[in-house]
Amino acid sequence: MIDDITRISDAAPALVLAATTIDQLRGVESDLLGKRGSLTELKKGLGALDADGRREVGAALNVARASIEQVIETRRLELESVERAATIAAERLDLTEITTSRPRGTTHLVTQTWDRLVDVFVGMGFTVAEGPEVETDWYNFEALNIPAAHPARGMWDTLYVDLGDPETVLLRTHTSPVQIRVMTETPPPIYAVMPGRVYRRDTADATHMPVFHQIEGLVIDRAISFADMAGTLESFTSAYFGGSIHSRLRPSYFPFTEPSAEYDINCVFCEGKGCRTCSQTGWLELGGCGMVHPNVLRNVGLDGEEWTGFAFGFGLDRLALMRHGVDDIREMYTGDLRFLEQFPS
Ligand code: FA5
Repeated sequence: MIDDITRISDAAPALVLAATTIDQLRGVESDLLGKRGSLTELKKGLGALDADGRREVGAALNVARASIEQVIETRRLELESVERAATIAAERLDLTEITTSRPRGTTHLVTQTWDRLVDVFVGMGFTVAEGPEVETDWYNFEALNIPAAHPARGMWDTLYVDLGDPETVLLRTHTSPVQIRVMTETPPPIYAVMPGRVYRRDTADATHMPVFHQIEGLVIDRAISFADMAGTLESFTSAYFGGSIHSRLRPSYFPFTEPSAEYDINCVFCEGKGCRTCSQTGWLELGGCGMVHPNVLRNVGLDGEEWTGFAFGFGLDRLALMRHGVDDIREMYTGDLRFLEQFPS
Protein backbone atom coordinates (compact mmCIF):
# COMPACT_ATOMS: atom_id res chain seq x y z
CA MET A 1 0.00 0.00 0.00
CA ILE A 2 2.85 2.35 0.78
CA ASP A 3 4.02 1.92 -2.82
CA ASP A 4 0.54 2.75 -4.14
CA ILE A 5 0.43 5.87 -1.95
CA THR A 6 3.85 6.98 -3.21
CA ARG A 7 2.81 6.36 -6.81
CA ILE A 8 -0.38 8.43 -6.45
CA SER A 9 1.46 11.16 -4.59
CA ASP A 10 4.28 11.36 -7.17
CA ALA A 11 1.88 11.42 -10.12
CA ALA A 12 -0.39 14.11 -8.57
CA PRO A 13 1.63 17.30 -9.40
CA ALA A 14 1.68 16.49 -13.14
CA LEU A 15 -2.11 15.85 -13.15
CA VAL A 16 -2.75 19.08 -11.26
CA LEU A 17 -0.55 21.13 -13.59
CA ALA A 18 -2.30 19.64 -16.62
CA ALA A 19 -5.58 21.29 -15.46
CA THR A 20 -5.89 24.61 -17.34
CA THR A 21 -9.24 25.77 -15.90
CA ILE A 22 -10.75 25.87 -12.43
CA ASP A 23 -13.38 23.33 -13.59
CA GLN A 24 -10.69 20.86 -14.76
CA LEU A 25 -8.85 21.35 -11.45
CA ARG A 26 -12.02 20.48 -9.53
CA GLY A 27 -12.18 17.22 -11.58
CA VAL A 28 -8.55 16.31 -10.74
CA GLU A 29 -9.17 17.05 -7.07
CA SER A 30 -12.20 14.79 -7.06
CA ASP A 31 -10.25 11.98 -8.82
CA LEU A 32 -7.50 12.12 -6.17
CA LEU A 33 -9.16 13.18 -2.93
CA GLY A 34 -12.94 12.89 -3.53
CA LYS A 35 -15.28 10.26 -2.08
CA ARG A 36 -14.30 7.81 -4.81
CA GLY A 37 -10.85 9.26 -5.37
CA SER A 38 -7.74 7.02 -5.57
CA LEU A 39 -6.36 8.06 -2.18
CA THR A 40 -9.74 7.60 -0.52
CA GLU A 41 -10.05 4.11 -2.07
CA LEU A 42 -6.69 3.14 -0.53
CA LYS A 43 -7.87 4.36 2.87
CA LYS A 44 -10.71 1.83 2.71
CA GLY A 45 -8.03 -0.95 2.85
CA LEU A 46 -6.77 0.20 6.27
CA GLY A 47 -9.28 -2.01 8.09
CA ALA A 48 -7.56 -5.18 6.83
CA LEU A 49 -4.18 -4.21 8.42
CA ASP A 50 -2.88 -4.84 11.92
CA ALA A 51 -2.42 -1.98 14.35
CA ASP A 52 1.18 -1.17 13.35
CA GLY A 53 0.35 -1.41 9.64
CA ARG A 54 -2.70 0.93 10.14
CA ARG A 55 -0.53 3.50 11.95
CA GLU A 56 2.22 3.41 9.29
CA VAL A 57 -0.08 3.46 6.25
CA GLY A 58 -2.48 5.97 7.92
CA ALA A 59 0.45 8.38 8.51
CA ALA A 60 1.64 7.97 4.89
CA LEU A 61 -1.92 8.65 3.64
CA ASN A 62 -2.13 11.87 5.71
CA VAL A 63 1.23 13.12 4.41
CA ALA A 64 0.25 12.33 0.80
CA ARG A 65 -3.14 14.05 1.19
CA ALA A 66 -1.57 17.20 2.69
CA SER A 67 1.01 17.46 -0.08
CA ILE A 68 -1.63 16.94 -2.84
CA GLU A 69 -3.91 19.56 -1.22
CA GLN A 70 -1.01 22.01 -1.19
CA VAL A 71 -0.28 21.46 -4.90
CA ILE A 72 -3.99 21.88 -5.77
CA GLU A 73 -4.29 25.11 -3.75
CA THR A 74 -1.23 26.64 -5.45
CA ARG A 75 -2.64 25.76 -8.89
CA ARG A 76 -6.08 27.17 -7.94
CA LEU A 77 -4.55 30.57 -7.10
CA GLU A 78 -2.65 30.59 -10.41
CA LEU A 79 -5.74 29.71 -12.46
CA GLU A 80 -7.94 32.25 -10.64
CA SER A 81 -5.50 35.03 -11.41
CA VAL A 82 -5.29 34.00 -15.09
CA GLU A 83 -9.11 33.92 -15.32
CA ARG A 84 -9.43 37.37 -13.63
CA ALA A 85 -6.93 38.88 -16.09
CA ALA A 86 -8.87 37.36 -19.01
CA THR A 87 -12.18 38.83 -17.72
CA ILE A 88 -10.65 42.31 -17.32
CA ALA A 89 -9.18 42.16 -20.84
CA ALA A 90 -12.53 41.03 -22.29
CA GLU A 91 -14.52 43.79 -20.53
CA ARG A 92 -12.09 46.62 -21.29
CA LEU A 93 -13.69 49.66 -23.03
CA ASP A 94 -11.66 51.65 -25.53
CA LEU A 95 -12.85 55.18 -24.74
CA THR A 96 -10.58 56.78 -27.35
CA GLU A 97 -12.72 55.24 -30.08
CA ILE A 98 -15.76 57.31 -29.00
CA THR A 99 -14.07 60.75 -28.98
CA THR A 100 -12.08 60.55 -32.19
CA SER A 101 -15.08 59.89 -34.40
CA ARG A 102 -16.96 63.19 -33.67
CA PRO A 103 -15.84 66.85 -33.73
CA ARG A 104 -16.00 68.51 -30.31
CA GLY A 105 -18.19 71.59 -29.81
CA THR A 106 -17.30 74.58 -27.62
CA THR A 107 -19.33 76.92 -25.47
CA HIS A 108 -20.58 80.08 -27.21
CA LEU A 109 -18.53 83.27 -26.83
CA VAL A 110 -21.34 84.85 -24.77
CA THR A 111 -21.41 81.85 -22.40
CA GLN A 112 -17.62 81.95 -22.09
CA THR A 113 -17.81 85.67 -21.26
CA TRP A 114 -20.60 85.08 -18.73
CA ASP A 115 -18.53 82.35 -16.99
CA ARG A 116 -15.34 84.43 -17.01
CA LEU A 117 -17.08 87.53 -15.59
CA VAL A 118 -18.67 85.47 -12.83
CA ASP A 119 -15.25 83.95 -12.05
CA VAL A 120 -13.64 87.39 -11.77
CA PHE A 121 -16.37 88.75 -9.46
CA VAL A 122 -16.51 85.59 -7.33
CA GLY A 123 -12.73 85.98 -6.96
CA MET A 124 -13.41 89.51 -5.65
CA GLY A 125 -15.84 88.14 -3.01
CA PHE A 126 -19.21 88.58 -4.81
CA THR A 127 -22.03 86.03 -4.80
CA VAL A 128 -24.14 85.30 -7.90
CA ALA A 129 -27.92 85.71 -8.30
CA GLU A 130 -30.37 85.40 -11.18
CA GLY A 131 -33.94 86.58 -11.75
CA PRO A 132 -36.79 85.98 -14.23
CA GLU A 133 -36.71 87.35 -17.79
CA VAL A 134 -40.48 88.02 -17.73
CA GLU A 135 -40.89 90.71 -15.07
CA THR A 136 -43.57 92.90 -13.61
CA ASP A 137 -43.64 96.66 -14.11
CA TRP A 138 -42.95 97.07 -10.38
CA TYR A 139 -39.56 95.28 -10.39
CA ASN A 140 -38.40 96.62 -13.78
CA PHE A 141 -39.49 100.26 -13.25
CA GLU A 142 -41.50 101.29 -10.17
CA ALA A 143 -39.21 99.93 -7.46
CA LEU A 144 -36.25 101.40 -9.35
CA ASN A 145 -37.66 104.91 -8.89
CA ILE A 146 -39.15 105.09 -12.40
CA PRO A 147 -42.88 105.75 -11.87
CA ALA A 148 -45.46 105.31 -14.65
CA ALA A 149 -45.41 108.18 -17.18
CA HIS A 150 -41.98 109.28 -15.90
CA PRO A 151 -39.95 110.52 -18.90
CA ALA A 152 -37.08 108.18 -17.86
CA ARG A 153 -39.15 105.23 -19.09
CA GLY A 154 -38.28 106.44 -22.58
CA MET A 155 -34.67 105.39 -21.89
CA TRP A 156 -35.69 101.78 -22.48
CA ASP A 157 -37.92 100.71 -25.39
CA THR A 158 -39.98 98.04 -23.71
CA LEU A 159 -41.58 94.85 -25.03
CA TYR A 160 -44.78 94.13 -23.09
CA VAL A 161 -46.29 90.68 -22.56
CA ASP A 162 -50.04 90.22 -23.05
CA LEU A 163 -50.75 89.13 -19.45
CA GLY A 164 -52.81 90.81 -16.70
CA ASP A 165 -53.62 94.53 -16.95
CA PRO A 166 -52.13 96.30 -20.00
CA GLU A 167 -48.43 97.18 -19.62
CA THR A 168 -47.98 95.43 -16.26
CA VAL A 169 -45.94 92.40 -17.42
CA LEU A 170 -42.89 92.83 -19.66
CA LEU A 171 -39.64 91.32 -20.91
CA ARG A 172 -37.09 92.91 -18.58
CA THR A 173 -35.21 95.78 -20.25
CA HIS A 174 -32.19 95.46 -17.95
CA THR A 175 -30.85 93.27 -15.12
CA SER A 176 -31.52 96.00 -12.52
CA PRO A 177 -34.83 94.37 -11.37
CA VAL A 178 -32.71 91.52 -9.97
CA GLN A 179 -31.17 94.12 -7.59
CA ILE A 180 -34.66 94.66 -6.16
CA ARG A 181 -35.24 90.91 -5.82
CA VAL A 182 -31.88 90.43 -4.06
CA MET A 183 -32.48 93.38 -1.69
CA THR A 184 -35.97 92.15 -0.76
CA GLU A 185 -34.83 88.57 -0.23
CA THR A 186 -31.40 88.99 1.43
CA PRO A 187 -30.55 91.15 4.44
CA PRO A 188 -27.44 93.36 3.97
CA PRO A 189 -24.47 93.34 3.73
CA ILE A 190 -24.89 92.37 0.05
CA TYR A 191 -22.09 91.86 -2.50
CA ALA A 192 -23.74 90.25 -5.54
CA VAL A 193 -23.52 90.09 -9.34
CA MET A 194 -26.51 89.19 -11.51
CA PRO A 195 -25.88 88.13 -15.10
CA GLY A 196 -28.83 87.65 -17.45
CA ARG A 197 -30.57 88.09 -20.81
CA VAL A 198 -32.51 91.31 -21.47
CA TYR A 199 -34.84 92.59 -24.21
CA ARG A 200 -35.38 95.98 -25.86
CA ARG A 201 -37.14 97.25 -28.96
CA ASP A 202 -33.73 98.18 -30.36
CA THR A 203 -32.80 97.70 -34.03
CA ALA A 204 -29.76 95.49 -34.56
CA ASP A 205 -26.61 97.35 -35.61
CA ALA A 206 -22.87 97.02 -34.94
CA THR A 207 -23.31 97.76 -31.19
CA HIS A 208 -26.98 96.90 -30.51
CA MET A 209 -29.16 93.78 -30.45
CA PRO A 210 -32.84 93.54 -29.44
CA VAL A 211 -31.92 90.56 -27.23
CA PHE A 212 -28.63 90.91 -25.39
CA HIS A 213 -27.02 90.31 -21.98
CA GLN A 214 -26.03 92.39 -19.01
CA ILE A 215 -24.23 91.77 -15.75
CA GLU A 216 -25.52 93.77 -12.81
CA GLY A 217 -23.54 94.40 -9.65
CA LEU A 218 -24.85 95.46 -6.24
CA VAL A 219 -23.05 96.31 -3.01
CA ILE A 220 -25.01 97.32 0.11
CA ASP A 221 -23.13 97.77 3.38
CA ARG A 222 -22.41 100.37 6.03
CA ALA A 223 -20.41 103.46 4.95
CA ILE A 224 -19.97 102.50 1.29
CA SER A 225 -18.73 105.48 -0.77
CA PHE A 226 -18.37 106.47 -4.42
CA ALA A 227 -14.61 105.83 -4.00
CA ASP A 228 -15.36 102.17 -3.10
CA MET A 229 -17.28 101.88 -6.37
CA ALA A 230 -14.52 103.49 -8.47
CA GLY A 231 -11.91 101.20 -6.84
CA THR A 232 -14.03 98.07 -7.35
CA LEU A 233 -14.62 98.89 -11.04
CA GLU A 234 -10.92 99.63 -11.65
CA SER A 235 -9.94 96.30 -9.99
CA PHE A 236 -12.49 94.50 -12.14
CA THR A 237 -11.16 96.22 -15.30
CA SER A 238 -7.57 95.06 -14.66
CA ALA A 239 -8.69 91.54 -13.70
CA TYR A 240 -10.86 91.11 -16.80
CA PHE A 241 -8.97 93.03 -19.50
CA GLY A 242 -5.40 92.90 -18.18
CA GLY A 243 -3.20 95.62 -16.73
CA SER A 244 -2.91 97.92 -19.78
CA ILE A 245 -6.65 98.77 -19.86
CA HIS A 246 -8.06 101.30 -17.33
CA SER A 247 -11.52 102.63 -16.48
CA ARG A 248 -12.97 106.10 -16.00
CA LEU A 249 -16.33 107.36 -14.73
CA ARG A 250 -18.27 110.15 -16.46
CA PRO A 251 -21.25 111.96 -14.88
CA SER A 252 -24.57 110.58 -16.14
CA TYR A 253 -28.18 110.04 -15.12
CA PHE A 254 -30.08 106.92 -14.02
CA PRO A 255 -33.28 107.25 -11.93
CA PHE A 256 -32.16 104.49 -9.53
CA THR A 257 -28.70 105.85 -8.69
CA GLU A 258 -27.58 109.25 -7.37
CA PRO A 259 -24.96 110.32 -8.31
CA SER A 260 -24.80 108.28 -11.52
CA ALA A 261 -21.95 107.66 -13.96
CA GLU A 262 -21.07 106.01 -17.24
CA TYR A 263 -18.29 103.43 -16.99
CA ASP A 264 -15.77 103.70 -19.85
CA ILE A 265 -12.58 101.75 -20.55
CA ASN A 266 -9.58 102.59 -22.76
CA CYS A 267 -10.37 101.54 -26.30
CA VAL A 268 -8.96 98.01 -26.65
CA PHE A 269 -8.49 98.46 -30.41
CA CYS A 270 -6.15 101.50 -30.20
CA GLU A 271 -5.33 101.31 -26.44
CA GLY A 272 -6.48 104.91 -25.98
CA LYS A 273 -4.79 106.55 -28.97
CA GLY A 274 -8.06 107.16 -30.87
CA CYS A 275 -9.54 105.14 -33.74
CA ARG A 276 -12.77 104.64 -35.75
CA THR A 277 -14.32 102.24 -33.20
CA CYS A 278 -13.97 104.70 -30.31
CA SER A 279 -14.82 107.73 -32.52
CA GLN A 280 -11.28 109.03 -31.93
CA THR A 281 -11.98 109.52 -28.20
CA GLY A 282 -9.76 106.69 -26.96
CA TRP A 283 -12.61 105.49 -24.68
CA LEU A 284 -15.43 102.92 -25.02
CA GLU A 285 -18.67 102.99 -23.01
CA LEU A 286 -19.55 99.67 -21.39
CA GLY A 287 -22.23 100.42 -18.80
CA GLY A 288 -23.81 102.56 -16.13
CA CYS A 289 -23.25 102.78 -12.39
CA GLY A 290 -23.89 104.92 -9.33
CA MET A 291 -24.80 105.09 -5.66
CA VAL A 292 -28.11 103.33 -4.94
CA HIS A 293 -30.84 106.03 -4.76
CA PRO A 294 -32.42 106.56 -1.29
CA ASN A 295 -35.88 106.03 -2.85
CA VAL A 296 -34.81 102.55 -4.04
CA LEU A 297 -33.58 101.67 -0.54
CA ARG A 298 -36.92 102.90 0.84
CA ASN A 299 -38.88 100.83 -1.72
CA VAL A 300 -37.21 97.62 -0.47
CA GLY A 301 -37.55 98.58 3.21
CA LEU A 302 -33.90 99.41 3.92
CA ASP A 303 -32.93 102.30 6.20
CA GLY A 304 -30.91 104.74 4.06
CA GLU A 305 -29.34 106.21 7.23
CA GLU A 306 -27.78 102.86 8.09
CA TRP A 307 -27.12 101.32 4.67
CA THR A 308 -25.55 102.77 1.54
CA GLY A 309 -24.33 101.09 -1.59
CA PHE A 310 -23.55 101.19 -5.26
CA ALA A 311 -24.79 99.37 -8.35
CA PHE A 312 -23.55 98.89 -11.87
CA GLY A 313 -24.89 97.32 -15.06
CA PHE A 314 -22.59 96.38 -17.94
CA GLY A 315 -23.38 95.15 -21.43
CA LEU A 316 -22.06 91.57 -21.31
CA ASP A 317 -21.99 91.19 -25.11
CA ARG A 318 -20.08 94.45 -25.42
CA LEU A 319 -17.56 93.23 -22.84
CA ALA A 320 -17.09 90.13 -25.02
CA LEU A 321 -16.56 92.29 -28.13
CA MET A 322 -14.00 94.46 -26.38
CA ARG A 323 -12.04 91.63 -24.85
CA HIS A 324 -11.77 89.72 -28.13
CA GLY A 325 -11.45 92.67 -30.50
CA VAL A 326 -14.68 91.88 -32.43
CA ASP A 327 -16.07 94.99 -34.16
CA ASP A 328 -19.71 93.96 -34.83
CA ILE A 329 -22.04 92.50 -32.16
CA ARG A 330 -24.20 90.83 -34.85
CA GLU A 331 -21.32 88.44 -35.66
CA MET A 332 -21.97 86.72 -32.33
CA TYR A 333 -25.55 85.85 -33.22
CA THR A 334 -25.39 84.63 -36.82
CA GLY A 335 -24.39 81.11 -35.73
CA ASP A 336 -21.60 81.12 -38.36
CA LEU A 337 -19.19 78.34 -37.35
CA ARG A 338 -16.25 80.11 -39.06
CA PHE A 339 -16.69 82.91 -36.50
CA LEU A 340 -17.53 80.75 -33.48
CA GLU A 341 -14.63 78.34 -34.06
CA GLN A 342 -12.20 81.19 -33.47
CA PHE A 343 -13.15 81.09 -29.77
CA PRO A 344 -12.50 77.56 -28.50
CA SER A 345 -13.37 77.24 -24.83
C1 FA5 B 1 -28.94 100.17 -17.93
O1 FA5 B 1 -29.51 99.25 -18.44
C2 FA5 B 1 -28.87 100.33 -16.42
N1 FA5 B 1 -29.75 99.35 -15.81
C3 FA5 B 1 -27.42 100.16 -15.98
C4 FA5 B 1 -27.19 100.52 -14.55
C5 FA5 B 1 -27.25 99.55 -13.56
C6 FA5 B 1 -26.94 101.85 -14.19
C7 FA5 B 1 -27.05 99.88 -12.24
C8 FA5 B 1 -26.73 102.17 -12.89
C9 FA5 B 1 -26.79 101.19 -11.93
P1 FA5 B 1 -28.09 101.18 -20.17
O2 FA5 B 1 -29.40 101.27 -20.81
O3 FA5 B 1 -27.13 102.29 -20.44
O4 FA5 B 1 -28.18 101.07 -18.58
O5 FA5 B 1 -27.41 99.79 -20.55
C10 FA5 B 1 -26.20 99.36 -19.96
C11 FA5 B 1 -25.27 98.75 -21.00
O6 FA5 B 1 -25.93 97.71 -21.71
C12 FA5 B 1 -24.83 99.74 -22.08
O7 FA5 B 1 -23.76 100.54 -21.65
C13 FA5 B 1 -24.39 98.76 -23.16
O8 FA5 B 1 -23.10 98.25 -22.89
C14 FA5 B 1 -25.39 97.65 -23.02
N2 FA5 B 1 -26.49 97.80 -23.99
C15 FA5 B 1 -27.52 98.65 -23.97
N3 FA5 B 1 -28.35 98.46 -25.01
C16 FA5 B 1 -27.82 97.44 -25.74
C17 FA5 B 1 -28.20 96.76 -26.93
N4 FA5 B 1 -29.33 97.01 -27.57
N5 FA5 B 1 -27.40 95.74 -27.40
C18 FA5 B 1 -26.26 95.40 -26.70
N6 FA5 B 1 -25.86 96.01 -25.57
C19 FA5 B 1 -26.62 97.02 -25.09
